[in-house]
Amino acid sequence: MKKVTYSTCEMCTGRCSVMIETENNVVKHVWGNPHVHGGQWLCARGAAAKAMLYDTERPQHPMIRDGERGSGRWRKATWDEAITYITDRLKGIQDTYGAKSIVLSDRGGPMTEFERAFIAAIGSPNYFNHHATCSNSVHNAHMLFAGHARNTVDYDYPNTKYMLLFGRNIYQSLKSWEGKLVADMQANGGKMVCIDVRWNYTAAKSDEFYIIRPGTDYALALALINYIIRENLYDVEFVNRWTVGFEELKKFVLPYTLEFAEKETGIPARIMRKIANEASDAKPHVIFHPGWMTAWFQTDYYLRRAIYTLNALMGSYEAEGGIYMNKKPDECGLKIKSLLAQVPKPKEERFDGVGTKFPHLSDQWGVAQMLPHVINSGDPYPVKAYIVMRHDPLASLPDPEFQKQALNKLDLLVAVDVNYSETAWFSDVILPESTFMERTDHVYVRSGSGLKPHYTLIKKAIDPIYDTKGRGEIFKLLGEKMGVGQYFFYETTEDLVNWQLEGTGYNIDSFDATGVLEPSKEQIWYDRKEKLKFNTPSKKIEIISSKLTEFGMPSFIPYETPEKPEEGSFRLITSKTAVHTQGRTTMNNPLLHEIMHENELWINTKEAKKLGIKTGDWVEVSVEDVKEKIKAKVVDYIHPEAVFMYHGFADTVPVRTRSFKSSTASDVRLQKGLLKAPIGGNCPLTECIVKVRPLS
Ligand SMILES: Nc1nc2c(c(=O)[nH]1)N[C@H]1C(S)=C(S)[C@@H](COP(=O)(O)OP(=O)(O)OC[C@H]3O[C@@H](n4cnc5c(=O)[nH]c(N)nc54)[C@H](O)[C@@H]3O)O[C@H]1N2
Ligand SMILES: Nc1nc2c(c(=O)[nH]1)N[C@H]1C(S)=C(S)[C@@H](COP(=O)(O)OP(=O)(O)OC[C@H]3O[C@@H](n4cnc5c(=O)[nH]c(N)nc54)[C@H](O)[C@@H]3O)O[C@H]1N2
Ligand code: SF4
Ligand SMILES: [Mo]
Repeated sequence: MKKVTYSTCEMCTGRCSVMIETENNVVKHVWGNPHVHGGQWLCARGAAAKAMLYDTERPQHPMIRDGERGSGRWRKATWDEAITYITDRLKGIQDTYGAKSIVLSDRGGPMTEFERAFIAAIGSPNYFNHHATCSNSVHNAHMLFAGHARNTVDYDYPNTKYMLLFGRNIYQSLKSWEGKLVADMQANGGKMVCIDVRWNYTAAKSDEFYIIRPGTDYALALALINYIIRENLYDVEFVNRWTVGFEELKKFVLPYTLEFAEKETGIPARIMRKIANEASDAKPHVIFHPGWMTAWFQTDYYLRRAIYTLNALMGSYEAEGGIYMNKKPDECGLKIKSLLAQVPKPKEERFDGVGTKFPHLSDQWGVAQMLPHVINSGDPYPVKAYIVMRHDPLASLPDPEFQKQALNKLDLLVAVDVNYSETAWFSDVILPESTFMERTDHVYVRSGSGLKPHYTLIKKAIDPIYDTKGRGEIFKLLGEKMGVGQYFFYETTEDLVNWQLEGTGYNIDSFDATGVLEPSKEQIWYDRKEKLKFNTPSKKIEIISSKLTEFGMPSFIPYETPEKPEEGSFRLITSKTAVHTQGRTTMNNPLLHEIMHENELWINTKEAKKLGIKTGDWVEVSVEDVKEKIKAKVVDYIHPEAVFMYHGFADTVPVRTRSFKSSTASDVRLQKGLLKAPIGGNCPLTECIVKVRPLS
């Protein structure tokens, strides 16, 4: 019988709403959900979900290591054996060292209640997630600037009149729903300006594209602020009503003229003047998009504060076409229960320095790159077990060899994954999770729909085809054996969903109509004059942050010119391709692998000529003793100081035969020594200077 199930795509963490078409327990196709975002599009990866489901090269049953770590020798286990193996060891660690010596990381986001409930229930404060290599510094900066997480605000793209992207590759590093809204903005006449160190799909689709010298965006932002203030191009009423620290800002930015920024960035002063004037003419329907990936520079925290300041100067907060605050369905009277909220939050000191060494960083996301260092040093205390859930640190954090040496000292390493990730392959136990088509998770609020907030979920379309389980069941089994079964009180996750919805008049079947529960048919906007919700101590945007002052930290720092690589050396830039997700999720997907299975090193035409390199030539890219071999792609539109490669094309797991065979250069191996935590909490991935030489 044919059936349609509404659910959420998990081929990346964009959380697009999908419609899964099935017949007799077989997935026929995955489509976008026509009822959300004016009709959801799927990207190539979403459309390749079925190929992942029926791929035999994913773990099909629990596995326990039967040789050295990483040796690839495994024995097949039953769920009971695997769960008992894990919990016996966890209990031993809990008794000897305390629960805090058990840490857990995941991919973050709103669909993480099971694992977070588990780690808190056993008494460990040590939940963290992948954001140290993603948007940690953006998040942390915005928390003390406006009292909002990076993702408790979003962008009203369709009504935007002017958007400047600071390195946000919005049409290629996709969230499909977001790409569609940006396309709507362009169709509605909104102007898009892209600032990047290299050409990409977004540059191709922008009205204007400027190449910037890597690492100099802060000079651009400070000069724009200075010019906008001097020329009275800002929203005086908004700034007076909703910000503190404007006078200090005005003084601080004085030295940063457009001419100064031109020397630093390579972008002509007349262009910056044009940007400032056009943005001001369009205000408040303006977005200075902070993006993420300049997060990988050491001083990014302060760049973020500067970019958000530009938005405050434009009065963009809670303005049509600007940055809005995500609303929650409970603000429209539809409140549901949360599993995580039932569990007391452990109060002990965290392993990663949040709250102690890093008083200004938020414990919501933690600082992942500290883990290998803490395992090695035992400071502030020993870490003995690591549960890694839908996260692949060996593929996504720098220096996998250094990480492996540290992880090898653990008493227990457990991976919960749908794939043989690099970390799963190095672990002691693999717990194979069912794919999003085969499981039901808890209800969550989709961010990015915050003007008309809605609840949705991952809902099972077919029974698991292998001996896998969903996260709700996995953490229930672990919780019960650890003696905290009271927090995992549901029989099935479908029951849990019904418990969450108790008293609302809805139940799990209510998602069958459109896939979402949307309590308000109208968009919700806060009153910009009186009711903006900035969760800072002053309840305003803190250009001078009272918290930073309290921690003895400045609210601005002077701009410093980034290091210029010497002749034959370049700054290594990495990012995403439209057809793959991050490091390993889709590299071995039979369909996506066919479309793209190889990486190349983009190098500027003039620099390539100096080194005698042509497109297609093999080159060596190196950092100290790490030497990677890759084919060159000579391009005009990349800054001469930079070389670029797509992330994630170096598979070391032999059972993923397709991507293993076609494996090319590894960016994370080249990012040697970069497991550091600068001020914003992000790994400084872009502080990577590589040597390039031709091989023939
Ligand atoms: N050099 C370099 N490093 C980078 C980046 C880069 O561009 N260059 N990008 C960075 C960014 S922005 C990020 S967000 C991180 C991401 O880093 P990660 O979070 O580690 O990467 P993902 O590929 O999203 O997913 C991690 C794991 O989740 C698994 N997975 C997928 N679906 C499911 C599921 O349904 N259940 C379970 N249990 N597991 C699942 C995948 O198989 C994969 O092993 O990488 C960062 N690292
Ligand atoms: N297809 C696909 N889509 C994805 C993902 C995926 O893996 N695949 N991952 C998702 C995730 S987790 C994330 S975080 C987002 C990331 O989305 P984005 O934030 O757009 O991240 P990236 O594509 O890594 O980097 C954006 C751009 O920053 C540029 N850049 C590097 N250095 C500088 C600099 O100094 N200045 C400026 N101005 N630009 C610079 C890079 O050239 C790159 O084009 O994408 C999401 N969407
Ligand atoms: S962007 Fe693509 S892979 Fe990511 S959730 Fe949306 S459809 Fe799925
Ligand atoms: Mo990310």
